[in-house]
Amino acid sequence: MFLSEPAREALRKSQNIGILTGAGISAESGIPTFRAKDGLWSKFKPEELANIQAFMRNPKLVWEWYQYRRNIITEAEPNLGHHALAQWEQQHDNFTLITQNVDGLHARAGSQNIVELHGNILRNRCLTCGNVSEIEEVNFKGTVPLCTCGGMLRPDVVWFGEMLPPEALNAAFSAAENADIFLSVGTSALVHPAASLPEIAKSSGAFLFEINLEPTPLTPYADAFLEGPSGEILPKLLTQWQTERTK
Ligand code: BV8
Ligand code: ZN
Repeated sequence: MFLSEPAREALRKSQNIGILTGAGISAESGIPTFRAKDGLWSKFKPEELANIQAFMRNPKLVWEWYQYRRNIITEAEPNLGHHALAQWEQQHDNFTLITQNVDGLHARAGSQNIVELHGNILRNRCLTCGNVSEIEEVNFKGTVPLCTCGGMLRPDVVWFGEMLPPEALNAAFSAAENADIFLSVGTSALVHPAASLPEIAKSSGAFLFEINLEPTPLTPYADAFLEGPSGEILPKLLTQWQTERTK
């Protein structure tokens, strides 16, 4: 894979590595991205379903969407991109993986130090008592699942208009501020505050790689734009990093 000399030098000298992933890294695992053109749910925009108002108005519809996505996710396997990041973390101390994804695939690939900015679709949270449960603990009969306290359950994810978990957001900001290389992988870089992380890294002096199928609003700021599928590019980038480290 071609890398410019500054990109190779950044890999060689990297100390603190920060990564932000989006739905694109899970696309090769068969999980539809948010802005995919096809699919049953493409007639809905995520902002129309992933918000508390839509849920309170029609909890059954929103649960159907999450159950549909959960079924795809439980069938899916991590792909070579997830595995490359898990291996990279094994080989380097200061490595922080920040994900917008709620599919849990990074953990299934073996990543340890994961910052989940938007929660996890495989957990439920009670609107009344706040109790968090795993999906196995709740039996769905196509209705809206209830907590043992009688309260209504929701997926334990961050919806539009909701605050991100403060500890996750703080960890993400500090990883971006301290990174000397930062990778934005498989995200359209549209949703804030996650989309501000690559810019924070860059303005704090990091060399910014973007790995994406197509250009995004971030691309003009990237020091290296590696266009293509993350499942192919990330393993090559890891190999390049290993090679540069031996120089
Ligand atoms: C908040 C969890 C406020 C749920 C998600 C106007 C301007 C700026 C901001 C706003 C605004 N109006 C409103 C806002 C705020 C809003 C926002 O940013 N809206 C956007 C749409 C403009 N943000 C929020 O509401 C956030 N909260 O701001 O709270 C606040 C503050 C204080 C106090 C109270 C409240 C909350 C945002 C979190 C929403 N939750 N997910 C769920 O999943 O169901 S968002 C969801 O979409 C994802 O988590 C992800 O973050 C987001 C974007 O998706 P991507 O991951 O980027 O995926 P996408 O499909 O878009 O792109 C995939 C990319 O991959 C593509 O570019 C594609 O080309 C590429 N690709 C595809 N295949 C591959 C590939 N690349 C590589 N390899 C491949 N194989
Ligand atoms: Zn409860």
